[in-house]
Amino acid sequence: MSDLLNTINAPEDLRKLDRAELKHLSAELREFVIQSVSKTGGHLSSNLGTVELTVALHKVFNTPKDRIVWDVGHQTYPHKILTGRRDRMGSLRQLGGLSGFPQRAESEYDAFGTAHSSTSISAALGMAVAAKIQAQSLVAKGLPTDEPFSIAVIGDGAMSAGQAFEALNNAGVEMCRLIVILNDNDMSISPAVGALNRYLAQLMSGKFYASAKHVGKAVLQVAPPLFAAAKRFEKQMKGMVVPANLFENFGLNYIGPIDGHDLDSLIPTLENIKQLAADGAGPQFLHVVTKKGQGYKLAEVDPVAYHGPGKFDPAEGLKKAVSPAKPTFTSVFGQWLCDMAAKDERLVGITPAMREGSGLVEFERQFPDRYFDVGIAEQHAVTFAAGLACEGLKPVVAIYSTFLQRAYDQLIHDVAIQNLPVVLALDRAGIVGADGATHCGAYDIAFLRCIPNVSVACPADEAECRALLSTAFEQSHPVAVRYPRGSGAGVAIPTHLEALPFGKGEVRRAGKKIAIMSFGTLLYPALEAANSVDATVVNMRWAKPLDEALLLEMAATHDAIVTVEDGTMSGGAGSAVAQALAKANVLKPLWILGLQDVFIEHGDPATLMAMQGLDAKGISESLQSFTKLLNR
Ligand SMILES: Cc1ncc(C[n+]2csc(CCOP(=O)(O)OP(=O)(O)O)c2C)c(N)n1
Repeated sequence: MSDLLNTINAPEDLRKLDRAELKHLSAELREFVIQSVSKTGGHLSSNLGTVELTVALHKVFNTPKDRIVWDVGHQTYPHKILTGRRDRMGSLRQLGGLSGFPQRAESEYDAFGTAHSSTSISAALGMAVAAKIQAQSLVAKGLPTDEPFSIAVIGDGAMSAGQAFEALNNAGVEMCRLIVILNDNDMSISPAVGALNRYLAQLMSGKFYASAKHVGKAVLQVAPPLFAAAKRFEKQMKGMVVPANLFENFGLNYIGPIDGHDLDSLIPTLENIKQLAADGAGPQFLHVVTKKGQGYKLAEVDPVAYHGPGKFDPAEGLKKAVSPAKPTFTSVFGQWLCDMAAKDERLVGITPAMREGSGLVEFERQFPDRYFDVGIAEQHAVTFAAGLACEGLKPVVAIYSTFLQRAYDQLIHDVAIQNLPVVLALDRAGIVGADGATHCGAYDIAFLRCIPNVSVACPADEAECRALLSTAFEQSHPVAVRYPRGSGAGVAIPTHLEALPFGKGEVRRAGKKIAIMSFGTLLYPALEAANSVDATVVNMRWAKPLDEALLLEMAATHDAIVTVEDGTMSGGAGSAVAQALAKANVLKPLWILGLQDVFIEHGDPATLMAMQGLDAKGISESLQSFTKLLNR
């Protein structure tokens, strides 16, 4: 089945193949990706879209010396398979197995670690400039040089982020061996949005892909950017204004669009572009057009469903989703958003390109005029919300915990300092599992609670999540409500929109000696663990403001305090408790349980939590050892 693919253990094996063999290899590779993802789960549609591009890149460029920087990196399975990791694909996204994204530590072919989008052009430009400086230094010493190329491969979705344009702005004035490849499939996870998307569609409609026969010649005829700019200037002087395309205006040499599934177009075009870059023509920009899900009919028809499927039978495809026994926090949020929007017409919902992941599909259907997918643009999403709030609307920004990291200054500068009533619905807080360290929502409590005016709610279960979202919505200042991936304890969820009191916790179990102050969903394992030492358990609900009165009451009536959270211990909710006790001059033994000061790699969430000592067993073991210390 994979006769040719089985002979490829590194890209140099592939470079020996002729065009016909490479086409055959691409077909085998595509089939391997389908079979492999069907057994492990992971990203599918995007990987099927990059099969030929990956083959062509490794054929034309001298990897790993030439650097390929994949944007997001969710489309790198073909790359992993061709770069010596074929046999380990069965371990993808599992503990100790291959990462679902490129990682420098995993392979010398992974030039740059990614998973959050839109960094590729910046990183590849850095590499290209470094290569130039190093080559110049060799030349100065009279030594031979072989300056490598740096290639950024970026999707049209990722291209919508500001950082991609910041990098282009910089690239346009650097004469170096940078090649930017825009992998345009007209899709982000959901359909691509915004004016850039419209513009790319225009480029597509203007001229269809150069035919295989002519593409090589056409590229060689393309002038280097400075020459082209001079030509344009000349024409403008003569009053003949020729509209240049956006990427040319940035100073890159635009080529395309070409068919990204056709090796007969891809290989000669890449060879010619490589030559142009080697000849000192400066940064090159190649526009390739691909199809998400290419070659697997079901994914072609529904690329959204096959963006990140779980395991499936390739012959049957994804099974129709049966409603899960317990609703996810994401769906609880989605339902709350619809219900609150029906009640309050000031509510507007914002997502930076995560309609499905953040649970806004139904909201968009019911309230299309109050739904905003702003593209992969977290910084803009937050400042856009600030603007809406200034004018009396009530924006709810649905954003993953780690993606909010992108918009930190916007949160401080635009939202918090002006004390605007923006609700942040922080999905994927805490450990996320298979996506690994880049997606682990470990830091939000720590990075939010230090910002004045910002409150942070940590619901313990689904019912509280709904109620605390209502509490957040009632406030006239910024409030984040953080909740994890997946489902919770499975408690009944009310249909009303009643809020819980702001900044107040509750005692959930009355015990002796040790009072556990729990923040978020670890309340349930903490309750289980408390039985072993008959500890008191407090559901704190808010990391900020902290219910200091309740804390001091617990400190006064217990011998020790233990805090539990699924965020980093460095500066998290436990630190808030320590600070509050110190402020009140209370000397009391305090133990903080939370995530260690390490990056948590991919794996099954329950196992990862256990490894952090944060399952019921781990918490119980900690409680036993604290009890021993207390009794010493
Ligand atoms: C900063 C950031 N926000 C959101 C995401 C989630 N995300 C992963 S892939 C993706 C869509 C990327 O679209 P595109 O670049 O066009 O690649 P395609 O999957 O279409 O090949 C999004 C929004 C992310 N990885 N990083």
